[in-house]
Amino acid sequence: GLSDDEWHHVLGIWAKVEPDLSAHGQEVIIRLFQVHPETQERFAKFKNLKTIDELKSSEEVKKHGTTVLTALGRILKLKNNHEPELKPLAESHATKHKIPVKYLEFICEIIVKVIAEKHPSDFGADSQAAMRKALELFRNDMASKYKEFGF
Ligand code: 89R
Repeated sequence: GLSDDEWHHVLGIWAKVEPDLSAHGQEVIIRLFQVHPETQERFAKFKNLKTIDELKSSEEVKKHGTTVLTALGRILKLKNNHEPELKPLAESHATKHKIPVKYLEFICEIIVKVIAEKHPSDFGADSQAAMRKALELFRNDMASKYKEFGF
């Protein structure tokens, strides 16, 4: 797990993200689709969005970005005790959506980049390192739950 100090960094930067969660979420989803186009194919509801302008003007993309970051925020706030929130998410992503752990790595990397771009003066080296560690914990625990669900 992370130390109290590391969680303090993680939740401190998350408090800066939260007031504009939908803009962050939209940016994360669009960036994910641009850098890793195969991820967009996983969404029946987004397959029809071809251009960057279509992605940017889609209310559905914005809404989904908010859904994803809201879920992630709830997990981060539980710190090292995220199992009750993580389990249903791991179950749906393993058995229903069938999202490889590799894709979780992609999105975690993009989340760090988007926060760094939007909050350059609040997301220093210590905060970035702590956030990377928290996202690694998230991914590792998702991966072990995936195994329990036979994925
Ligand atoms: C795909 C990562 C992630 C990744 C999907 C991916 C959408 C939270 C991918 C629909 C798909 C497909 C759906 C279904 C979905 O289902 O549990 O409406 N995700 C739904 O047809 C992540 C991460 C988080 C997260 C959620 C939540 C829902 C959901 C909540 C709705 C409820 C449910 C990690 C940051 C593949 C592109 C917290 C990725 F590649 F990035 F890893 N989801 N999702 N997702 Fe997904």
